[in-house]
Amino acid sequence: MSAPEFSAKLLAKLAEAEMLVAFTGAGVSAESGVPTFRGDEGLWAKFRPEELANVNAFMKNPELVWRWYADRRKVMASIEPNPGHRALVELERIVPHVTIVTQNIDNLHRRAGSAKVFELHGNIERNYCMRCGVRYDDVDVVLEQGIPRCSRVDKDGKRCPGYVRPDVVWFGEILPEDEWYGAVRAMESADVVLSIGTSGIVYPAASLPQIARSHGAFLVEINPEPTPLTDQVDEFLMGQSGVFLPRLVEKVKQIRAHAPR
Ligand code: BV8
Repeated sequence: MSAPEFSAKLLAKLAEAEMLVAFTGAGVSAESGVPTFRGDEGLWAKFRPEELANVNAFMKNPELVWRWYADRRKVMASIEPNPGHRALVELERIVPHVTIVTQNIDNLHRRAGSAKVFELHGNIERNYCMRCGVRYDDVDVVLEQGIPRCSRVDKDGKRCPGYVRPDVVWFGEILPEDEWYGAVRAMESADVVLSIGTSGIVYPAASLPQIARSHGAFLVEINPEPTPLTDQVDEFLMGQSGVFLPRLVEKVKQIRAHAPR
């Protein structure tokens, strides 16, 4: 008889969990068709993310960096949340408190219907002026007309000379305070944390599962391959999130439906 797909311990933890956090990286969106950062089909494989996702690269070559984001926006606008995203939404119907803490900027958790999402690294659908901070969230960047510039005019009629940039966290930049502290609080009170589709390389995000563990959370990792986190988790489910998550949620739904009230 083949070994059960999910351990009795994992199912018991999920059956009684009140507070669950899903900590996600690019891997949770891979099955939607969003290239991961470090896979061999990784974004613009000839560049390392750190080379493009940083303010110096933007100031040196705003066209190149904006083209990278415009291309990624096009991909993200053309795809849908996958069964992994939707299983996490389903989980909200059976576990009292579910929080998504994502490193992704693709907006797919919100589009799938997740209610509580902390976006540690921003959101590619939002923009702001680097100089005055005015938001340009719905601006449709048309690079043919040059790099988007701020259109704010001050009381003396002077136009703000700032560049408009994507509202994402670049390397070397601090994470948005509300998102970071919201994520830390969620991790500190989690019964179960699912670390899904992240290589666990980028800090401070990668420190979150350890914060949860040190506060007693049961730590589960879902990834087709081991990561630096793997030997510290309670359960490692080796495989794709779009395959594992729907099956895991289905199982937990059955258990919780038959649990004595
Ligand atoms: C900070 C937004 C400091 C932009 C991203 C030197 C100088 C400065 C900083 C540093 C430094 N050295 C180290 C640092 C810290 C740095 C860092 O961690 N660097 C790394 C590279 C070592 N961090 C920072 O700079 C952070 N800021 O430290 O500020 C500071 C402090 C005080 C005051 C001022 C400054 C900011 C980091 C945020 C960077 N922005 N994204 C954009 O997207 O364009 S990071 C980007 O890569 C993503 O957001 C994500 O977080 C990150 C990692 O990617 P993953 O999501 O893990 O994806 P990856 O491809 O790596 O892995 C995918 C995984 O999925 C794989 O494991 C794969 O096996 C798996 N998978 C594949 N398919 C599936 C799957 N899993 C499940 N199912 C599948 N189907």
